[in-house]
Formats: sequence, C-alpha cells, structure tokens
Amino acid sequence: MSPTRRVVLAVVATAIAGGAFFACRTVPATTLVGSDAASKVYVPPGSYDEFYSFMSGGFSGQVAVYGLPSGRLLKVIPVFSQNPENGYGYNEESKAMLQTTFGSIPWDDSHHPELSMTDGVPDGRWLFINANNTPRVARIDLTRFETDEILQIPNAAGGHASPFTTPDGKYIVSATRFSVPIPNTDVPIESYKQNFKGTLSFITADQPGKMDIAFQILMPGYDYDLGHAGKGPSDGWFFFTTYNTEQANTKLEENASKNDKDYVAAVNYKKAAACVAEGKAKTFPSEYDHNYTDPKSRIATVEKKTSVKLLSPADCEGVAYYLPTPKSPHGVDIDPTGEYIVASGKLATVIPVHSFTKMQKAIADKAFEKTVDGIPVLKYESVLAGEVQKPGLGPLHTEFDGKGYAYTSMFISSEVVKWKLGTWEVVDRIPTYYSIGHLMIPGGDTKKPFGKYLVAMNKITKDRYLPTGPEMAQSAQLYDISGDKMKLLLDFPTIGEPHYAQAIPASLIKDKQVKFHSLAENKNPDAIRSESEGRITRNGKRVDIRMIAIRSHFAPDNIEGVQLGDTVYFHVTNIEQDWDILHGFAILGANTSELILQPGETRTMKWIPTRAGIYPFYCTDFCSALHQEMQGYLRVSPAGTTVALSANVSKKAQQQISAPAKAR
Ligand code: K7E
Ligand code: CUA
Repeated sequence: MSPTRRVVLAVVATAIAGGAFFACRTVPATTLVGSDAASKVYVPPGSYDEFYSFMSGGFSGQVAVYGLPSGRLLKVIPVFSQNPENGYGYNEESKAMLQTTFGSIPWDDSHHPELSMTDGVPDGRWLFINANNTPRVARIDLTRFETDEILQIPNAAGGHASPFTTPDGKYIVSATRFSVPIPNTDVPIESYKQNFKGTLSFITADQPGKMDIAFQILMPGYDYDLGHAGKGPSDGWFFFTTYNTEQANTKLEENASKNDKDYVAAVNYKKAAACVAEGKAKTFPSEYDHNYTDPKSRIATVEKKTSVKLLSPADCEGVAYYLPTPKSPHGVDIDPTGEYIVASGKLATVIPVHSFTKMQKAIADKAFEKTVDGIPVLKYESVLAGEVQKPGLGPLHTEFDGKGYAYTSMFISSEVVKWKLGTWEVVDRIPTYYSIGHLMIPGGDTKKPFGKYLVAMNKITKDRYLPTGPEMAQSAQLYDISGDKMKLLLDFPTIGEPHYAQAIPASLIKDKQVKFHSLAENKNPDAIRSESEGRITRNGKRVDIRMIAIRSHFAPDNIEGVQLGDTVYFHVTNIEQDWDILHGFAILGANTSELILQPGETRTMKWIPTRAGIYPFYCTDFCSALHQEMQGYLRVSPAGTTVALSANVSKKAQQQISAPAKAR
C-alpha cells in the first residue's frame, strides 16, 4: 500500500470510528428547509398519508410503520422480540414464534424489510424481514400487520443479506455474514482459511405457512454483506456483495481492508434450482425451526426440520461468478431496467457500476482472471459499465427514481448524491444529519419506483432533537425528489436503529384490512363464545379458567378454590365483533405481560401464584365508559384447602365444574 493510500484509509477509518465529519457542525435548519416544506408534509387531522412506510426496528427486533409524508408512527409490529404492549412472545399462543434450535430467543436485530412482489413490483400482501444475529426470516401479513411465520436458517451466522425477494416472489434469500465451519464444529479459529465457509440460502416464500429452504449454495469463506435480485434481462440472477476476501479472522478493520477489490457474487439461481432438481446437491443434516401461526386458531406451532439441500458451485457449472469490485462493498443495487449492478465500496473513491450485458459476454468469452473454489472471477474491465467519479465519501446504498437517476447514501460525508445512469455524472447532492446508512425511495429497488420522496435513515442525531441524555433519538429524514434539486422536508424520530425501510402506496393495503376475527371461526380449543360457556376446571394441579371479555365485564369475575402449588391458565376470549374494540387482562403479581385481546380472539396467560390471598384482575385497554369497572377477584388458598373450586358462572357451566373438581 502506498503511503498516500494509507493516510487516506486512516482518515476514512477515523471518520468511521468517530461517527462523521459533519456530526460536529451545526447548521440552522431554517436555512435548509424551504418555506413550503411544512405544507408538503402536512396531513390534516382526519386525513390519511399517501404511503405506508415499513422501517426496520434495527436492534429492537421489530418493524415500525410510519405514514408518509407526515412521518407519523402508526404501529409497532413485533417480529423477533417479545413485545409487552400486545403480549407477543409472552402469551401462550405466540410463544412458539420465538423458538429456535438454540431455545426460545426473546430478541434479535432486524435490518431489511422487504415487500412481497408480483412481477417485480410490490403487491401489498406481505412484508418480510431478517433476523441478523440468529439467522431467521419472517413473514408479516399486511391484512393484520402481524408476524405469522418465522423460518430459522441453519449453516449460517449473521443473516444480513436478507430477505430480498426475486421479482416473481418465489424466493427470498439469506446470506451468511460470518463464515463458519459447516457443519459448525469445534475447530481452532486460526484454521479459518481451511475450515470456514459461507452459505447463500434460497427460501421458498410464495405460500403462507410453507416457507422452507429450497437449497443452500456453499461459498468460499468470505463475509457476505448484501444482496439484490436481478430483474428484466437479469431476472434469474441474484447478486451478493462480499468483503473480507482476505479471509482474515482477526482485526478485520485492517486485515479485511487490504485487497483493492473484493467481489460481487453473481448467482444464477434458476440454474442452481435446476442442478438441485437433477440431484446435484447433497442432502445435508441440519436442524432448524419453522414457526407458524395458524390464522384460524391464532396459535403458533414449531415444526422441526432436519436437513437442507447443499449445492457446491463445482458441481453445477455456471451457477456463480465473481465480479471484482472496489473496496469492501456494502450495498449492491440493481436499477429498474435490470441492466446495471451498482456496488458501493465503503472505502472506495468511486461508485462502480457493472453491466449485466457485459457480464454475460465476459462469461461467454471466458474472460476469467482466475477461479476460486470452482467460481470463475471475471475481469473488472470486462464487466464494468462505468464509474461515478468523486461521488463523496463512504458510499453505502443506492435506490432509483425510475426516471434514469440513482441516489446513493454517503456515510462518511453525510449526504445523498444523485447521479445519472449511463453518463455516471453527479447532478445533485444534499446533506443528511448525520451519517446516513440506507436510503429509501418508495418502490426504489423495484421495476417501477413510485419516486416522489426519499427517506434517509441516519446513524447519528446529535443536535437535531431535544436532548435525551447520552442516548439520542434515532432519526429519519424525508426529502422531496420530484424536481431537479432534492429538498429536505422533515426530520422524524424512529424506533431502534432504522437500517432499511420500504414504502408502498396506502391504496394497495388500506382497504384489505381485517377489522375483527370471526368468533364463529375461532379455532382456539379454549375459546368460548358466550358468557354461559364460561367455566373453570381442575386436572391435578392444573386449573383452566375460560372467561369472556366484553364491554364492560369479565365472566366469570369471581374465582375461588385455587391452591398454592397450582398452575393457572387464564383463557380469555374477547367476544366483541366490532372493529378496534380490544380488551386487556392482567392480574396482580403475574410474571409476564398483560394479554391484549383483539375482537374475536382468544389469548392465554399462564400464572403460578406464590402466596395465599386475594388477587384482583382488570382490563388494561380503556374500552368503554365503564372500563374501570371491568375487573374481578381470584382467591388463592393454602395447599390442601377445603375451599371448593368455584366461579360465578351460569348454572350450566356450574355443573361442568363439579365433576372434575370432585375427581381430585
Ligand atoms: Cu447498510 Cu444492515 Cu443494510 Cu445498516 S445495513 S446501514
Ligand atoms: Cu375492557 Cu377496558
């Protein structure tokens, strides 16, 4: 490395470590926001936003839903983390959603929301999102804004390049960030180069409840960072960035920044699927969990999976190529026509753009530099369409407006840079506050971007909001990109660290909403449909209480005969059949969250009382004028008490109590 280059790298590294160049300069906001900005984001009370925007909750493990252009927070959807606000991961019905082969995991780190697509455009059916730490992918149903399905990814660590979809919606992907031994066994870390490998997983995701790993491709032991599917002419291909092609296992900051170029891996996944169908993949023992919530019972269950199809590129010629790309690339983004492959080297001084047409020619001409583990490395010049010169510092991610322009986020120089596809000239730039990661244009990674807005998701907020101690709000910024010049419209705080987001016109989702669950179709075995079905039963030391909630009471609401040593299950059914009428349930001393009950739904709380006495319970969701009257009592007696099991339920239900109560 030349001394000059070393200095540049050191400056870059210091800037990365320190946050950003721009983080310490203060610019009065009024000088940068036009006077008409407020009217452009103003959504009058009672009116709707134009777009739903789904922002990853980052290290909160959730998804946050915002309206655009207002930036109003509409909902937090729990995915990989327990959420006491609605009992997700706490109530008995949903616990299985967080199950993995490592046991139950109450948290993960989620980065990339991805809308389901039909023919390369978002269709508004589902949202997918990845778990980064313990690799998983999840499906969220957009008629209910709820997580219905989670699939664990074996033979992987750090499911970061995920869950990007193919244009036909058949597959979503998950690439391993960390290479690991496969199978993962006890080896010296120093044996990285011999023993560590990467995998690229292709997951069938076009049918709810049937997510599965179609196949995994075994790759050299690099770090795989991000991915995107081809489209149009490049449909059938998937592109993944790599870094650490040095295969360092320590001090990656330095040791994985040595090579001038790493790679974009171009994977012909249709060819891979054909090779798998021809029996060229190994059946490889691998344990992983598939969790699914049945929409009728609303109960999650775990399916144990035991193997995957593992394909080596050497056994399927033409399945993968490497495109040399400067320098530790992060994002890889495909333009709406499917011709250009934009890779953003975090430490690169240009933004290289590869051409799909040239790539195909290079493959036909065998313009190979070398071959790594059966994967030909194409020559840089033979695949390069052009380079965006002097774009700024620290390019990370690119999205498109569908009008021939690309927008790249510049982490180190804290700005969005707009440039023209084909001529590669920079046409506009605008600061972000501060240290932008991803940016998002509604539909900006699809065949038909909706354009109009751009959202910057920033890593550092510093002086932008009222201070809140050492940890400041996370932040997004909204820009108007409808004209030649980008205009800043709005700052709005976000939940967790917003990595990526996607947005879709509200009209594609808002009229498909489920308003309540049909009580008649409630398949939870502990559901009851009327007050007269309320009952309490004992089986040894287990007591099951089936109760209803309706404005403004629980029935039964007085329960006696529970003893120390018992385990109590409250099965509460909200028998309302009306939109947005929810009830809650909480009892003194419970070691879990409340239950929140959507209309028509049954939820179960498990409770082990620890001392004798009286335990009030109440409704936690202000549901009616007499919400404060919505309460009850449960009496706990010492073990062996003569207090009979009883509840103030109807005569019919009383008879059902007596039989099991006598039996003990
Ligand atoms: Cu760039 Cu995880 Cu997509 Cu964050 S990643 S920025
Ligand atoms: Cu039911 Cu408050």
